[in-house]
Amino acid sequence: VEAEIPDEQKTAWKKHSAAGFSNKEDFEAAAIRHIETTLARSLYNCDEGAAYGGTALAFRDRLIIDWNKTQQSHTFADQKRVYYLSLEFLMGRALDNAMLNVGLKDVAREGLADLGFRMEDVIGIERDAALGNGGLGRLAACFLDSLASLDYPAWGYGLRYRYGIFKQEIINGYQVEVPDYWLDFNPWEFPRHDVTVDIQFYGHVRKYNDENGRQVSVWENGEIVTANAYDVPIPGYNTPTTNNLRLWSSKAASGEFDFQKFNSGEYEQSVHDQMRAETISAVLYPNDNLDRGKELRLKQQYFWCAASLHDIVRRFKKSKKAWKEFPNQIAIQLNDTHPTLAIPELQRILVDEEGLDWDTAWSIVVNTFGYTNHTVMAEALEKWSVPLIQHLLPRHLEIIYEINLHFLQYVERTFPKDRDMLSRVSIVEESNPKMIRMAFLAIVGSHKVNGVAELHSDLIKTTIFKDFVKIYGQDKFTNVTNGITPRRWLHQANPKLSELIASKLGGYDFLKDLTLLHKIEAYADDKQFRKAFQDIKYANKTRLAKYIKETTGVSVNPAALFDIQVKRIHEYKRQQLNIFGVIHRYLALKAMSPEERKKMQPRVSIFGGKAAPGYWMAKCIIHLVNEVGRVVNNDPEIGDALKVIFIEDYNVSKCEIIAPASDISEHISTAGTEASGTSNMKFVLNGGLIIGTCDGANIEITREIGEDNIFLFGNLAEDVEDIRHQHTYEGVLIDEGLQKVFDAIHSGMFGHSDEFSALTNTVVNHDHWLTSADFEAYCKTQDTIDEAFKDQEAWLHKTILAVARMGFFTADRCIEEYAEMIWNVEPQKIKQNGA
Ligand code: GL4
Repeated sequence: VEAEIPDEQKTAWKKHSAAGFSNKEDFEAAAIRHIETTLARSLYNCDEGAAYGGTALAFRDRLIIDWNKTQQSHTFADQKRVYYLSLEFLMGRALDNAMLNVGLKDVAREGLADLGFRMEDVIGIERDAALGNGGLGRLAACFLDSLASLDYPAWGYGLRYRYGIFKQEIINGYQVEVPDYWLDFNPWEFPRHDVTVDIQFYGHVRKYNDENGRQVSVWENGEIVTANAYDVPIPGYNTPTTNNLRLWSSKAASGEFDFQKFNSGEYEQSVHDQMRAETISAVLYPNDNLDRGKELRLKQQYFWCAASLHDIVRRFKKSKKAWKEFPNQIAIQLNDTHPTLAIPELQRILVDEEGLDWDTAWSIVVNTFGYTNHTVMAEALEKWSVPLIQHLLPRHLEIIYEINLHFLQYVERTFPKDRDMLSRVSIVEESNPKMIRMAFLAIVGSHKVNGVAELHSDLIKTTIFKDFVKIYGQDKFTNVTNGITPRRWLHQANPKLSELIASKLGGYDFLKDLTLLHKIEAYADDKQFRKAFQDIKYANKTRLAKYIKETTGVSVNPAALFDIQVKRIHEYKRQQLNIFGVIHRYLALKAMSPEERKKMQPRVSIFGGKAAPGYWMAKCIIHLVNEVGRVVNNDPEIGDALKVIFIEDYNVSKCEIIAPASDISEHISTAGTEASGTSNMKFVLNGGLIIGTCDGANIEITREIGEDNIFLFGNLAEDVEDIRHQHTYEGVLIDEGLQKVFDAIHSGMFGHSDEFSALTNTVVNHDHWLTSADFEAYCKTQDTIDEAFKDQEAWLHKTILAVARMGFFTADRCIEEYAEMIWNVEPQKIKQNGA
């Protein structure tokens, strides 16, 4: 409390309190000081790495000053806060983003030039913070940027994995996984050695009656692991608000060896215990849209949920408010079902530790949580075996059973005649072993459930969660269509386009209100604007071509049509449809005379993405792409007419080079499988068009930008089940063109055909993903695109209109929708000089 601090102390602090730099001189001083002292380098051995280190540390200092002000101000105002619980935060690089968000990139560029360095080289030194798999993790990162930029008091909570998503190497055309140890130099985190939480596993539950005859449960005698906090500052764009991302790291409970064991000669055992504890936060599970049910993963989930909730409850208790105020002070959003254990954990804290009665506690829990579903795919829906939870978290299992009992009693009262309903909606699946259905627990324990695009939110209400709509009514279920941050995905990735737009709109306000983009529609027919727009696209394609040349050795022509599909490799995303289409094109080109071939639209087909290490079919797809590339790119008859590229180790920072360089990008999932997709938004915002199915956010993109400005094809979600049914009973009818592709593969044209038999057989046997059913429409649409691209003026018209109409897809809009519909929180502006 301020009044209690002596005046001399205040004066000393006021005089010496750190101030952030805001001009070139001060930036240089800060960077050089860090290079000399923190990094122990000198004028004579300052390389790019040291220049990056000095720059990053100078900016970190600046961020932490704003971070302190923000946190003080939020604590003082004591308004409702949002906590975003996510097992994945795919942050990418931090320096460029920090410079742009605090508005000092030009200052730093000039300062670095004085020191003899080019900004681009320095930025390129940083490695990605890759604590996520794909869209779900990147969405969490975009949301953090928007929360801070819009001045919401919000924290992210996650795990500080020692190893993020693996690095992908392509060796002889095959994916090889290399561990991503990213923490050897990470200037963006602050270890909080004083912020620790002890987390219990295993043990047992003891029951007794207290003096009032109330039964009390104590969970005890378990194994303890300590959670250590590491804080990452999240700067908002053009605002002093700097929020916090708190990541937990696991350590053996004492933090040291077990000295008893150490001294009695059991050295190995004591080291082993320590390693066991540290294993919890060691590595991110590399699966996207797949649940593998591993015990260590469940440990990660509980460790992180328990540490985060303990932290949140501790902060709440400091305010001395009544428990019923908890949901008025705190909103917790569950990013998918991964943090669902937070629900029984909060119930346990309130009932077992704080002594609240069950119903009071439960109403606090339900009013606190919101749950976002990110997939309808059966193989991705989390289930945990009852014996495993019983062993690891005995008290939580009891609580889950009790939650289920209350819930089923309610269902039975409401639907007395529907006996089947009870087994269908039970949180406990009566299988062998019994399983806990985490999505059901998340629905029952939250006040709102949302999907991530309109089609997806409708689908969950009519399929996997249908019964819950009957039970709770429509209002519990809602939609928040995904979005992306225009700061990173336009301003940072495509500075020239951002500048062109700003020149017409009279400044950069559109970066905080993306709907302002609509004003550039007026320039869709403006010759000069078109030319400038076209030149920027060409420069971005040239930049990508240079990168491709450097990394693969293949020369591609920037004037060709760049057709890009970059995302996790998954059968439902149908990279196989794309590569079969490429082979189809190759066969057609081979059958032509040289004159005919010259008339064809030249194309570069670019792929990128990681396969989960255990996903055999996805690895086959990567191999086929690489083999097709090897053959096509070395075929002298083909030349520039077709090139096939696989970009190794696709990640956030590579996406920043790739997204601005497409003419066409592919978002071609089997209808009804891609919940939203977010790279579709990135590509269109950067002046590329889409070939896509009627799936996920493609549908809303079409509505916004107009159906003349997107290339849609393929069967609709509502027909997919019938077609699969037909396949089962009548067999698969292989499309004629696709058969020729398969014949070419079987002939050994792309290497040993055995390598790809799994890939072709699955189409022939089931065609679960409608590869054959959609093949003809796909190829025809690609032909339409070739034609359309030839008319560059018309093409530019389409792309400019599309960019102008993308305002809806900003993550800022998402955050405002969550804030209003789900969290009930207000922004809180920080004054430039504190409180
Ligand atoms: C995903 C969806 O597959 C993807 O469509 C969506 O855009 C993303 C963010 O909502 O979430 N769900 C899972 S699981 N991984 C994803 O990327």
